[in-house]
Amino acid sequence: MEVNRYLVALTLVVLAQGASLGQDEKLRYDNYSVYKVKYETPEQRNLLTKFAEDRENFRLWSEAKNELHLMISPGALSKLESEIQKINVTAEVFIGNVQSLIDLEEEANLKLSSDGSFGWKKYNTLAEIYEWLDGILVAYPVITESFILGQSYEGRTIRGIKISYKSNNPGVLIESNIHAREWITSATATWLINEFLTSQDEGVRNLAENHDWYIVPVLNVDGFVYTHEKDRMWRKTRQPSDISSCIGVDPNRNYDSYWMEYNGASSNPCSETYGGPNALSEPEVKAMSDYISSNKDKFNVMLAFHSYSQFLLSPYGHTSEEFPPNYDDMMAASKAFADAVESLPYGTVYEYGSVAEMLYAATGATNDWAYEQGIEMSFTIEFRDTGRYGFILPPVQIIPNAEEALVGIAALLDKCEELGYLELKTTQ
Ligand code: 0X9
Ligand code: ZN
Ligand code: ZN
Repeated sequence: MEVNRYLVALTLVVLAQGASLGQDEKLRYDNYSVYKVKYETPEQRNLLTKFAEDRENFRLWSEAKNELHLMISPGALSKLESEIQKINVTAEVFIGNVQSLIDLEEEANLKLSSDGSFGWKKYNTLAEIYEWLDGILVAYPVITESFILGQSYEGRTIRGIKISYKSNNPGVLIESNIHAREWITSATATWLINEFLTSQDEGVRNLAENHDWYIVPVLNVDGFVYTHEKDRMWRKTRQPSDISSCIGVDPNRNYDSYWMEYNGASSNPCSETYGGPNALSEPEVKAMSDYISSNKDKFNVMLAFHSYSQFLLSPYGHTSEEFPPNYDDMMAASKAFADAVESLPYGTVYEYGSVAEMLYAATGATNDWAYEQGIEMSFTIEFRDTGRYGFILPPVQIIPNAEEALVGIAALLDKCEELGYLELKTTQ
């Protein structure tokens, strides 16, 4: 009886996946679960990440120190169980059925998209975001300015918006949605743009008007469209590989900063953290990298929006043996962010530290590249949550998350100013 039901479920999953190869079918994750696996040694981590590179059955969702979040196909549960015993680690399930979360999210999106309206009670598509951006640029022609980073592999335009109320402001660069499935990042970035232009709150007005904002709401445009149309759980870019049938590179391992050094990325094209055939192989990353280096004097602070984990992460990504010269200042700014978020009634807690000490060695990331370009306050922000919903954060949490980002960033920038990081680098 048990076995039969198991086989039926397995057949359905296989069929659903087969169907997903069709033109307009989405990949389904019926009965896919997500496990939190706790380990102790680097050897155990290596074995687990190797094991998870079997893309048929596993996907790496997230990592923290001594902890790995793995999505597993229903057919591979016994495989995982024996591997867990073999490697001698512990595991607990925290999402029982990924598809049920995707269904809920899609329902909310469909309900609100039917009238074609943009908003923050649902997640918007790239087309909706760009259309909204066009409206903003028309409505605020003096304060806003459009900029184009370049074209993606599939030929989409990567757009940004500059918001500037006056000259001689310090600059803040925000990169968002470099990882395709991290939808809360572009939702938050667009909400911030809207607040900076429309809020009547005095604190927000100060924040908006006393900084120049350079915001790229969706960097990985191809991957983002792919998450809306085909595979909600896609992370990487969409450029095919010359050496594998696996598609895409982890764009946050593709910058020319310790690229592929220190075991900070994978050389396996099927891995979620594949660094690419060479640094800057991804046109989206090349575009952002060039934009940062050719405008570096305009930026005092760089923020890379990610999810999930509720972490504020600083350089270095490559080693935890060594710390950047202004590490203490970055920690002070991080503490300001975390304290401000905690002072809100939501009870959300952020942890902070360098990438390599908080997570694992990760090289080729945007904020490390920005730091090397002389933007001495460069952070990765991992938004909500800590795993209850992971990447599929319910739309009702978009505004609360964005409010946290707003007060957190305001406090972080206040601290940066106090510590002398908001001085103009050149006359603009
Ligand atoms: O691994 C990543 O790229 C980021 N985490 S995520 O779960 N969103 O994928 C963290 C990146 C921070 N790394 C460096 N700045 N080196
Ligand atoms: Zn990310
Ligand atoms: Zn993360």
